[in-house]
Amino acid sequence: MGRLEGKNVLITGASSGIGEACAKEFAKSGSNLILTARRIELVEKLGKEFSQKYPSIKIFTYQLDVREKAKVDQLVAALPSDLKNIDVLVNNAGLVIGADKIENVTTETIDTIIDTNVKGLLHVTRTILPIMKERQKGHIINIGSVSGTQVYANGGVYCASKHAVDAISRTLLLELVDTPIRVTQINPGMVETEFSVVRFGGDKAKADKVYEGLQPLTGEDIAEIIVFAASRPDHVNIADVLVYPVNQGAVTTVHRPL
Ligand code: NDP
Ligand code: 8X3
Repeated sequence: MGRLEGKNVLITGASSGIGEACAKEFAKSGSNLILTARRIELVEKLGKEFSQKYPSIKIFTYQLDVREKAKVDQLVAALPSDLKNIDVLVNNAGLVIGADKIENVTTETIDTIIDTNVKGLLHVTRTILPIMKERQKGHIINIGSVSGTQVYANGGVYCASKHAVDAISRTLLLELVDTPIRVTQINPGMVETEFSVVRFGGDKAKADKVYEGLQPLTGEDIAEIIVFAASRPDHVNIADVLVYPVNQGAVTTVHRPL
């Protein structure tokens, strides 16, 4: 029996990209899934697909905007009793909007990025952590970014949000050092998902330009690493991982050979 079989895994932002790929990898490993996102129709579709493919796993879908603290609170009450004991939390939901200098960024953009990437992650973590503390087991996996330790012009708010995630992950690691609860942060470089499409307001051609001339990472590449970290023996904690495509050397240093 694999180490992830029968584990209850909660994923935020499971409707696309890295979150969706994680859902697939955990389902393949026999984990039960709590799939959340704002686009409930997408997670329900995924849930149905997994139920057919892996009939032994339990799946619960829940519409969640991580910015809505009340909805985060209601999630725990809404969970079926056999899924309440969450073993793995993947804090994945996140986004960037636009590419603007700090002096030009709108209030709405600041609020959306910070409320989602930072406050949303905090709301979800604060809600789920007591369940893990009570059981003295669990694993929190935060999706940070290369932008959590580096910065680039026209990405100030996003970089600030991911620096905050880095601070939260490292703080949790300290605060949970006397428990068996693990804290992992995965920091991807360029991953081709809906990330850039969302950034550029649905402009797919502009989004495609970001990855032109190089082979970016895929959601699956990151999901495999997340599942690897989650499936280590209980005494092993992979604290921090930076993952680049082979032609990326720093957040804005890329080679485009193709
Ligand atoms: P996608 O846009 O493909 O996926 C983002 C996911 O987050 C979607 O499922 C979306 O679901 C969800 N989401 C966005 N806002 C909210 C919200 N308010 N409440 C709940 N869910 C929300 O991008 P990625 O898969 O690339 O992004 C996943 C994570 O990876 C993010 O944290 C991102 O910052 C990080 N990352 C991405 C990199 C990249 O190059 N792609 C690099 C480094 C880090 P829905 O819209 O249905 O709510
Ligand atoms: C995403 C990294 O450089 O595309 O976290 O903004 S970047």
